[in-house]
Amino acid sequence: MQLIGMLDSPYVRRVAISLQLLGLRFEHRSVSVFSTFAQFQQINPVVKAPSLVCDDGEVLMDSTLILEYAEALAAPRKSLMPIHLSERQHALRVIGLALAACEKSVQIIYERNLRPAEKLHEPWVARVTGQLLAAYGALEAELDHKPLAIDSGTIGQAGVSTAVAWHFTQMTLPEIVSAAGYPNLCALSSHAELLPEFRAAPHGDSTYPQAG
Ligand SMILES: N[C@@H](CCC(=O)N[C@@H](CS)C(=O)NCC(=O)O)C(=O)O
Repeated sequence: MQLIGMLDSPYVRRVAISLQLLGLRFEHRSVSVFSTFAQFQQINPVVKAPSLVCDDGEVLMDSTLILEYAEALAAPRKSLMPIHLSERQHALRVIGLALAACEKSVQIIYERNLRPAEKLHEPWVARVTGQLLAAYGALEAELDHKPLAIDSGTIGQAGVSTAVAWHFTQMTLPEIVSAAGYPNLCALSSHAELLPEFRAAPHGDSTYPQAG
């Protein structure tokens, strides 16, 4: 199968890291939804990153749906989701917060980069910034209350998504979400970024090297 999209997208990156942790082989194509729009369109006319081209050619999109498919492929051998209901409920809350943080970060980046400066709508940016800070405030509190496992053998989807979201926001909007206020997230991120699965799929424009 082929994972389409650039690793500067937190959605693409969480899938690339999760596929490795689930022991699933994939080819990565670092195609941009902006600079190579037409090429992306040939693969998926909707131009959403990530897209996953399955082995039979069917194309999936949306990181959460792709991960649901990946979990089914890896079952019953491996999973990044807890089995027990109370733990799964908590993982889903944390993942939801991490995805909201990604979404709000991306909205601010698009507002800054895609909209002409004179058309920038400040009340919207202020609203989204408040939502972004609320998501990271809640994530920081969740980590205080219940730390997440961060080793290759024990990390789950909540840990992957939180670490990827935080690193993405720190790479793109550090002046909005000041690292100093989030010691738990900083510690989790620096630990996670050292894992081989994170290092093989670093934030940016590189291509994940498929194992031989
Ligand atoms: N909910 C989606 C969000 C994906 C998303 O918004 N991806 C961005 C790249 S970071 C994208 O495809 N942008 C191009 C567009 O929406 O036109 C997911 O989890 O995959």
